[in-house]
Amino acid sequence: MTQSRRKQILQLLSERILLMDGAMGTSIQSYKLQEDDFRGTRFQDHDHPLQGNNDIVSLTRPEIIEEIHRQFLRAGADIIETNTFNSTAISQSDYHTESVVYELNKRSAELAKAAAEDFTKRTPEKPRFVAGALGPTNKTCSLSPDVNNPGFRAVTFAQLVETYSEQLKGLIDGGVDLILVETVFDTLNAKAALFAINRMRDATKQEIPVIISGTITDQSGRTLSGQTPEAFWISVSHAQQLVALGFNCALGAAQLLPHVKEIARVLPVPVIVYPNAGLPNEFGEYDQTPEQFARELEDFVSQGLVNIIGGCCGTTPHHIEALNELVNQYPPRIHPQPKPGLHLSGLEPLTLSALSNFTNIGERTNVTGSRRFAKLIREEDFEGALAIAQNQVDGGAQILDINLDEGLLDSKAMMIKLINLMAADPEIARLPFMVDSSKWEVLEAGLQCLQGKGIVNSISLKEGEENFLEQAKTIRDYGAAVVVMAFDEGGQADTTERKISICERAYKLLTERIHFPPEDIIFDPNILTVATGIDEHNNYAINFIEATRWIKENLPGAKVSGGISNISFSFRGNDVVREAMHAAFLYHAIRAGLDMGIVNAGQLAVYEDIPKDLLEKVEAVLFNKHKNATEELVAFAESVKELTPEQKQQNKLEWRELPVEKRLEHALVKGITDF
Ligand code: THG
Repeated sequence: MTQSRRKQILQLLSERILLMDGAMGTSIQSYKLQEDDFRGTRFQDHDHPLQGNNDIVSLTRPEIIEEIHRQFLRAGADIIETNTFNSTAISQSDYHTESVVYELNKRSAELAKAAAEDFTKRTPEKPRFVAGALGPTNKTCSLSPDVNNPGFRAVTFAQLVETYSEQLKGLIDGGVDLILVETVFDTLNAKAALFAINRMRDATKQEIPVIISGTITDQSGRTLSGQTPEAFWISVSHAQQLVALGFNCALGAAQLLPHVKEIARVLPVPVIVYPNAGLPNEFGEYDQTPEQFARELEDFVSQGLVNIIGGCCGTTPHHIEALNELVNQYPPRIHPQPKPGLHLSGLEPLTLSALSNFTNIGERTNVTGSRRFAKLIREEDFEGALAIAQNQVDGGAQILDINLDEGLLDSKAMMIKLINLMAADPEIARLPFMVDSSKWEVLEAGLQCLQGKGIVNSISLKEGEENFLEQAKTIRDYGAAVVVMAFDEGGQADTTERKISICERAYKLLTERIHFPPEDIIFDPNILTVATGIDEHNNYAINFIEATRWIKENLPGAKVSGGISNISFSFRGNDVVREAMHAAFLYHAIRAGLDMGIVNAGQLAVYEDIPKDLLEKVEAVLFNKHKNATEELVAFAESVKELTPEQKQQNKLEWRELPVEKRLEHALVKGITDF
């Protein structure tokens, strides 16, 4: 690929709507090829039937593929796709042809490139481009093919990266101008493709422009793996050199319109749409005429929603010709500026902007943070473990922190197992996940299971700059945000000055050396335990709050988080005092700019509700107001009673006081069958 391709394409996209070609698969079908055609002479003695292996036609009947490309170019296509939708070892294994994958891709790229160059030569004012097509493969990385075993996966992220890398090499060696990651029905598969592309770009120092196109397969308006269009976009928004994102295939143009509208509203890059020619009839054929197809797509172009249009299954050169008239009539979509803030996703999007309230991260899915959770995990009671996750969600958690670091556990295997199970539960999987471990291999294993955009918790300068930057870069390739602890070669920062200087240094390294997006950096200036009886600990709360204030004022875009319950470890066993400490600490830290915190969701007290006498003693400790503050709170704590079991039960049943519709809604949503 030459250096200027991406700029050239972006320039054209700002001037006019570009046209993609139509369907390769259904075009090949129209030749009614027989087994012998697929085999050619080369695969005469192959040990497996080859009929239906459309991609192999590039090797055995290349003149057909070339003719199809030329027909679409003649119809006006600016971009044509290589005949490589299934040219991965994973998909080709169906035909026992894994060994020719590199060749398939290279040859298909060459065929398309030769045709495109021929047309470019004739009309240099209308340059033609070749998009190397990466299909989704026939396996899903974030869904189980076995309904009885939701944690099972037929393919791993690493396997997909390997298979896509092989395909990419062939496509790039064959001369494609860009890569099209298409018909994405499982975002984790697409993330593996993007990972492979990034690594290829780093290794070859080549420019590799990318287009990503998802597909929506049913009326729910979600991808097969359950994401909303915006969550899908956020999950792949780390793609480098992205020239467009959109949707193809599936339900046809009319049904796609609302979803394209949803995404066009927010997408800060060009939008691509290439639907099927309507819905297939009972024979699996597509009946929509070029005129009908063009009429449906006119809704997209006349509303200024798109920058690239084309066709998927069932579209012929005539369909593309009909679109060619449209693209000359209407101007391209003008995309909005990126929305500022930290964008995360599970099945649904979560944005933390300057206007957002404090964001709760559920702490209980942590083997060191909950004895109950630890016991369930040790006993492999995953249903019970998921119930704890659900409970955090019900308690208002917007992100879940997942930590399985315990000496006797295989933390890596458990992380994979648990995230895969959580991903299969739509109520839990709505949320972005925070993968929490002190071991890099556990963090990486977790990242390989996240189809959404999650958070790594955490990295630090503990082992020096090179290690830190290497990990940060890898996290970026996985498309996650990162928690950076205020920890360096000299240990954990406890003074305000050390917290500030470490965070400033980390920020500079990340943003200047590897261009890590500042909005994806979350600093954790260490919430350390107060009231321990050791004098040096008395300023820990103040130091955290002051460091938070400084970070928010001086490191633009960065967010601040912390483990709130750490502050009160000295009062283990006394939840009334602990909850008051958390509420008071949060009240002040949020005013200083704290964006998010790891909390026991559902057990956060309201600052205004803390009894005044308790609050006064708690704040005296937090702000180190006098030297007897700790002693006085300890003494007071003895007198503060726990909530009685009756009071706790009462809290749990408060929803029973709601009006009947609300009660029904609550029971349905939570799956409560009592009452
Ligand atoms: N920063 C970052 N990550 C973190 C922390 C942090 N992850 C872990 C921890 N700190 C935050 N999570 C918790 C979870 C639970 C508790 C404290 C912090 C907790 N648990 C009860 C206890 O230990 O007394 C357990 C009670 C029970 O067993 O039910 O307090 O600072 N980036």
